Amino acid sequence: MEQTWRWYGPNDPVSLDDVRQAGATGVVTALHHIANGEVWPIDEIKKRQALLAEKGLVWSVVESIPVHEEIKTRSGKVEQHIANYQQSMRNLAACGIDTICYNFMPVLDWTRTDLGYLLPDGSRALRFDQTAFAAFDLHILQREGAKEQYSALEQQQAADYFAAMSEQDKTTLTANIIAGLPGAEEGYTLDQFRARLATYDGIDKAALRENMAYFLRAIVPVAEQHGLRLAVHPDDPPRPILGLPRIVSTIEDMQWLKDTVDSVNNGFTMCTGSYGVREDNDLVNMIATFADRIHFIHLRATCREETPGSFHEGAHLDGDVDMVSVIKAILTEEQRRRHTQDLRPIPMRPDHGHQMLDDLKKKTNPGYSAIGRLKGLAELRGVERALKQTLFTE
Ligand code: CS2
Ligand code: MN
Repeated sequence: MEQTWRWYGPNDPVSLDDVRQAGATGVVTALHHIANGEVWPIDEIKKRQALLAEKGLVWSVVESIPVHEEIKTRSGKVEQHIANYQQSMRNLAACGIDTICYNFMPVLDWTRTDLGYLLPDGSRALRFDQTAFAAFDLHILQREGAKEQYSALEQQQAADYFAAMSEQDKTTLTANIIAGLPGAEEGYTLDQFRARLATYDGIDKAALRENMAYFLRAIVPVAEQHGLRLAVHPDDPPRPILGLPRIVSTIEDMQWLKDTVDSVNNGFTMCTGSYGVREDNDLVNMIATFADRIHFIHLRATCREETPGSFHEGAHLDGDVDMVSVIKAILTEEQRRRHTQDLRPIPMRPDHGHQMLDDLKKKTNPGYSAIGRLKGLAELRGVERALKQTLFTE
């Protein structure tokens, strides 16, 4: 695996010198300063590459070129947004960057209710608490039709949870959910959020799939022409939320994506933490089934909690994800590629990390502090080394 590190650009509190010391050789980044839907100009891409090159690093993967909401709802200036997306792809290809991660989650990107969940050892993790989330949906957002989507027990628990919240708690929970986590690109106020949700009226799973198919039919040919690997990131959490459909959550969804535009360039980001939240997702089987289309890997482990739907992020090797088997499946695919003369390792990054040690005193990007990811990368690298020495000696 190629060891990479997500870097949010010059404003990231983690420096490129830090990235180098973490042992990563590749960087995963995006031009976050360019508005959603605009073309990424070649000179801006080159500027970012030059920053990385100064430190001996390369821009391995783009995460992400955001998909404009009007593409997901196929409305407004959808044609213009798609044309711009295609142009950004061509510009990246012209600069020698060939792997692009993106997602197709309506309105929200990844979602958590708690950004500083205290673990027994004093470090902090990200958490999705289904009860807190239902309290937000039912009592803060007061979404129409929300009630039907929760069981009687969930409604009761949410009401009790809400009754015990301070005003500050409500503000914090709301911000955690709708203000936009790092990389989400969009943040909303409550009113903006309600208006945005309304744009999905009448868009169910089938309609969202239609819209995604339309987008894929436009961009996959460009990817093919320029040798670009598209890698869709799964939904996080991998299920519909707030009445919005989600369509990249299961192996059936992956199969649908493959069947819809059958091209190796139409590939996947295997984010073990996102897919791994569902007990019915067999990650090793997913990797084995779509092996030649896994173009990018996010490694982290989540821990399902007692309350259905709730989870928090565990240490990279200590959660519901069988990380050793996952890495073995990836190395098996890399070996298969080597036999076809494709010698390039698959880019991997440690996804999210615990906030720990010195980082507890610092302002960090939730999930993207240095030390927790450094620890994660070190552990993952150890697993890879051990597997390679014992199983993959050629
Ligand atoms: C998140 C997202 O789980 C994750 O990796 O940090 O920012 C994710 O990278 C994007 O949704 C991908 O488009
Ligand atoms: Mn991920």
